[in-house]
Amino acid sequence: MRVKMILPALTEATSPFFRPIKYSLFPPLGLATLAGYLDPDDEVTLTDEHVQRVDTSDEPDLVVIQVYITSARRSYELADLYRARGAYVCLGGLHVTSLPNEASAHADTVFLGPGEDTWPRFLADFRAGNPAPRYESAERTLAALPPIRRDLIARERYLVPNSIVVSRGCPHVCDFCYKEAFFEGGKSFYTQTVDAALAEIDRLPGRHLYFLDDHLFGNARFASALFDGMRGMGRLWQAAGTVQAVLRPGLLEKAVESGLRSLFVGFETVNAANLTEQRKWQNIDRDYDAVVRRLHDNGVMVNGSFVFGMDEDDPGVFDRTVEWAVGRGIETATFHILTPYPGTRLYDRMAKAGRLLHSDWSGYDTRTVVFEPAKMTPQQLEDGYRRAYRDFYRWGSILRGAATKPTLRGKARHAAYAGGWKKFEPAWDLVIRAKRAGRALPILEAVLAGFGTRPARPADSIREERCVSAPSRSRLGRAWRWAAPGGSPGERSRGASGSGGRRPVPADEGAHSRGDG
Ligand code: B12
Ligand code: SF4
Repeated sequence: MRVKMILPALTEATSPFFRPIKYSLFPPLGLATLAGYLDPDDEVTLTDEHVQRVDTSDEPDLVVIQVYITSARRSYELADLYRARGAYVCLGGLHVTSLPNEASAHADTVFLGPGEDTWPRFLADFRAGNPAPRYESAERTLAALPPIRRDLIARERYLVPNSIVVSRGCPHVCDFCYKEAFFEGGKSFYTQTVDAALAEIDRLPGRHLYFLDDHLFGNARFASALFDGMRGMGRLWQAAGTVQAVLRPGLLEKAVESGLRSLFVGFETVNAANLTEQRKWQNIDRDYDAVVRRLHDNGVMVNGSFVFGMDEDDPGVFDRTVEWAVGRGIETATFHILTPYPGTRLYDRMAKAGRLLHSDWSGYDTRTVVFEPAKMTPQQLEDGYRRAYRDFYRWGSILRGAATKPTLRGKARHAAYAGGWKKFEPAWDLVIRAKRAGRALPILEAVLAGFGTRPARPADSIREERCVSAPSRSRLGRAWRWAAPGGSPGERSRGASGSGGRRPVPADEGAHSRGDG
């Protein structure tokens, strides 16, 4: 069977004039995961339109398209084209789950929710000549996940080819987030087993990893065992976490020891009243200054995530937010305009109040205002959002942020990292056009490795130190040996097994709990 998998891009990502680096960061993990379920004799291609041209001159039997809200139009265009040519077209992903009826008009089969249960079921039905028009995910587990088909990914085109996800969903319930709608009808937070996660990490070449999990720290027992297992692997990694997880004693330190060097933190708003409105309970009454201090003290760079346009935001919110972030020495910031995705509580609330401006999904890109804000005009919101980016990334702000770092080295790294993302966009554009984003990875690794109070050591040096008695075992094997009660001699001498030693955490343990709550 000839299978064609496509991650279509939104227009901006394929612009002939300028391509932001963010579209060349991560490969299409979702589709590569689904490809793992195909038979060895299936002929499969995977095209990510963010970094590759989609060749539509072929004649596949089965076309599989992942639909994000912003790329819905392009997804439907490709789906219609292949259906007209006689291919069987499957559409799935976040936007299809939000609006299955809209997607059905362009597909032979639509999929709601994660694909690990529905996709293999569909493949069996399809091969038997009896596929259904709709599959809804209900059984949520990552057990028995086949290896991700990373061989289908054009690694050299991404700055971060080693992206990885070891859980799905999140234990929290923020009103504006996609996740409640996407995971409806089953568990909304679950993890791999620690050994499966470590095996996946072990398969990834090089040093750098980026965990794309919504909340890697969401199940503290899982995260703790994972970080224990990763210690000694010599990895440098980045991830996303909540302010609550950062403040939790012990977990951050373990993460740092296993190589955490930069964390994307969902501060969302410096306006406390917004948090209740958005049911962002986990941020209420948290000391944001302490969060940044704790990360910096542990040598972790901070990417602060902020959302503008919640109902308590007035036109002063942009300056206040930038001032706070720059003053605290936050290295990078991601700003968003509040965007009500269909299927979320926020969307329902806005729709009921008649505040939605339109439903042209291409504009639901977190850079465009698609609703009537409460305390400013749409124009003020859009202008303020743009100004926040300009003000945060002007050299004056970068240098002021760098000045908060106690050492000269720290100041230099702050400037290099912050400047690297935004000030060198034209250089990134050239690298992307040359299809060589991956060549810049060593620079990113160097900045991450050099920054911090506890530089990650290469695996080899640690191997010699700790594992003299088991030189032939794989790194994973050793990780598990340490995980067994009693731990390694090295571990015991550091008192790590005082609680009886670490033990494997089964998949789904703690799922649905509020994890770090
Ligand atoms: C990495 C990422 C990106 C990367 C690249 C995306 C990529 N390569 O896949 C970049 C940086 C380019 C990006 C950009 C944007 N992103 Co983004 N991104 C993510 C992130 C953090 C991880 C995606 C991921 O890899 N997940 C892990 C894999 C395993 O899961 P998955 O991709 O969802 O695939 C599974 C299922 O969806 C399903 N599935 C998917 N397709 C199909 C198809 C079929 C047939 C079947 C059966 C199943 C199926 O099965 C898969 C396995 O379970 C998500 C957050 C999240 N948790 O999903 C946000 C997220 C997807 N992004 C989001 C947004 C808003 C954007 C932007 C608009 C933001 C912006 N302002 O720039 C842009 C535009 C995206 C676009 N191209 O249109 C939103 C999407 C909202 C929505 N309703 O669509 C999310 C959910 C973040 C959020 N919390 O709001 N993003
Ligand atoms: S903490 Fe983040 S991922 Fe979790 S529900 Fe809130 S916004 Fe979504």
